Amino acid sequence: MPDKKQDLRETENLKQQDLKRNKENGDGQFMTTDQGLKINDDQNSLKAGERGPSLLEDFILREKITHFDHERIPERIVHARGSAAHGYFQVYKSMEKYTKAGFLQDPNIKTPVFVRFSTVAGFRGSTDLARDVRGFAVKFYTQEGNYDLVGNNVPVFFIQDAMKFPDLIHAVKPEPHNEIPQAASAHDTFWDFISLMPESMHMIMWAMSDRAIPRSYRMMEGFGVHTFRFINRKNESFFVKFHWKPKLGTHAVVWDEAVKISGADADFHRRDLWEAIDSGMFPEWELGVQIIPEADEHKFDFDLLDPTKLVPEETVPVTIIGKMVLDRNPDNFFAETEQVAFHPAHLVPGIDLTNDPLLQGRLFSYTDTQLSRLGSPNFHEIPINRPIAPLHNNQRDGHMRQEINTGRVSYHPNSLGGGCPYQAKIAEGGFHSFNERIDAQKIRDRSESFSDHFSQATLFYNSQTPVEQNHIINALRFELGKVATVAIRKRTVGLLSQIDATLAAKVAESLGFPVEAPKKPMNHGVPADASKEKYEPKSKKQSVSSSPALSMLKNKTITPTIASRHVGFLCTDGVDGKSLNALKTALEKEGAVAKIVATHNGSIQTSEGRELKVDHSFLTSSSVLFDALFIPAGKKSIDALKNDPTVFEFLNDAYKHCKVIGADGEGIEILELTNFYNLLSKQESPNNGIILNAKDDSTDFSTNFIDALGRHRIWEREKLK
Ligand code: HDE
Repeated sequence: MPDKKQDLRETENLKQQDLKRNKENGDGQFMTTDQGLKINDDQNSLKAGERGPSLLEDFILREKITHFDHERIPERIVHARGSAAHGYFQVYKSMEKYTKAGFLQDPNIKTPVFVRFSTVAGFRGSTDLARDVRGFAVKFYTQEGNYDLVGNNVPVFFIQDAMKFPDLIHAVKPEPHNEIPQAASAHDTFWDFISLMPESMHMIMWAMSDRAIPRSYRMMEGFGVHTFRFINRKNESFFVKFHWKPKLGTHAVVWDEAVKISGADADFHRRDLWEAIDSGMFPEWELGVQIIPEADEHKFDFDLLDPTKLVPEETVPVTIIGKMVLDRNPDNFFAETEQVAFHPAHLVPGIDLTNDPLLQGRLFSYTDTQLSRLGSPNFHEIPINRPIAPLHNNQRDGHMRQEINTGRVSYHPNSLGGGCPYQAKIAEGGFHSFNERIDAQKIRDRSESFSDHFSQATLFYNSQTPVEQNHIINALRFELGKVATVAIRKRTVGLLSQIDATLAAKVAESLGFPVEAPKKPMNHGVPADASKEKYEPKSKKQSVSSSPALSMLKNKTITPTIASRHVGFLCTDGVDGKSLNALKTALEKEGAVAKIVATHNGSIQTSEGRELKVDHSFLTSSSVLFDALFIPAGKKSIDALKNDPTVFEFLNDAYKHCKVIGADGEGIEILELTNFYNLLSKQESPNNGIILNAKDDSTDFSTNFIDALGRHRIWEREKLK
């Protein structure tokens, strides 16, 4: 049978062809040892007699156990929990005016990519739904070598200088004495550090917002965070900020839902990405750039080199320049997702670095960490890391070297090898760092242009809708509520008061104390001999006071879609097949997925006597795993559901999480037994997201249901509370 996904994917890209030479499959093959010796008995070890001790001679047993003993490698120190996929990137039109990067020139070229999404703080086995920033790392296998854009789903960072990264991570990771809590920032050490480092406040606003609990990896924005450089053929430089915009829009779940998803399916994001690609619903992002001419470097209210600042889209618009499609799941998690090694210094000609002190530190860290994680300077030879561009140099040997370099010469210059491999001129594609002029004294310090720690935190907060602001307030109430040391809570609230007085007051109210003005000095990340005053936060008037692009709910650049959304159909034997099929067909036409959730597994019989396959039983599923719920008609089915308390748990959760709930015919009787329905006006209204088909008009009903689902969540419900 032809592979449908293969057709959708068109052809194998160059990276897939490259990976093929390492792929192995035992189908129809004999089992062998690692040396190729055919194995006759994989069940029993070699013994001195049937009941005797095992023999050291058993090289087959030893090989198998030894390999097993060494199967694990250290997990990433940060971003340990992740999931990845293959795909391609295509530029819409040549970017030659700004950059000579080869993969950004020709719209006909599809550059293979491998993308890994991750959480930051949790261990490899932690839940996907932790409140955390998400990593968004893209490896482009270009004709000029690998280019890595190693970004996050948040455009700023907690700290300004790489020197503080180990402190930040030590503070957020589980506390060292008892290794608690896993994958959570809601504990004393994290907030202790944060409350002493006001530069973290902007990022804290993002981390406490719903951006930190995405609905899916496919519905996240991505950002390069630092300011980078584009360099064109004329050697002109432009500052550039990178943005990934998801085609499905940017969406989140709510906190209560996140907590429950962690129990119901800790692999929720991993599974979602896998299943979407597996079913041919390939996730897509557009790449956007904010381009800033070199001459404008100092025209902003902040320093372009400060990674705790973003460039508002209202100041410099985002130009969309291309798209990325993820169309293939990895074959082997360890070989690909675990062993992939990203690095912000994997660059191509036409893209360069800036002096952002956080970025500068990263340039050291990423190679260093691979040496301990992957164990050898030859990590670039691991198939997933190997470039598709030709690779020749005089680097040699080391653990697990794969390349067999022939010839006598491993140095340059040489005459014995004819001078090869030879250096490339710039015109031949040789990489050439931008000749930035630097006249400076060697100094261990921080620029005063980095000292405005609150203005953009305020900008972010002010740009949110009231619902989003409420979620931030509640997240802070929760996180600080989990902090045992009252002084840390108070100090943090003091910093919050510098962002927004009402925000601070609402958080303080829940913690049970009044807001106190922050004690000076606020900043404790100060060198021993420095003037404390110099390091104190200073605010600078911002030219933008609100930026809709920073709000997930205000940002309307993406047409609402229900593609790939999962709707749970709650029913059992006796369900009205017509009622079920009408909405199922309408949803599938829009690319959504209908899943039958029934009282039991296997199949159910419709009232017309047809068999329907059950996708989940109430036991194996949960309301939080769906974007919306529907109760189809059918008296027998409804009578059975009325007696099942789990049905009401499903509905109450869906209501609480502001999801669309639909009911057809007798299905409405179930809603009538719920509290929330009785507290509502009992009227169908797209505004409350309860969509009823009382008048037997399935076309109207389907349209209303789909429209409401397209709004993602019915936030009006939070106001109704
Ligand atoms: Fe990373 N970071 N990071 N980081 N980072 C790593 O590299 C580091 C930072 C990011 O899916 C590590 O290979 C330092 C910012 C992602 O494999 C390590 C500093 C941003 C990933 C490391 C930062 C990131 C990493 C751990 C401050 C957003 C996962 C494993 C100076 C722009 C990549 C590894 C993947 C991974 C160091 C700050 C993004 C230890 C020292 C800012 C997406 O090298």
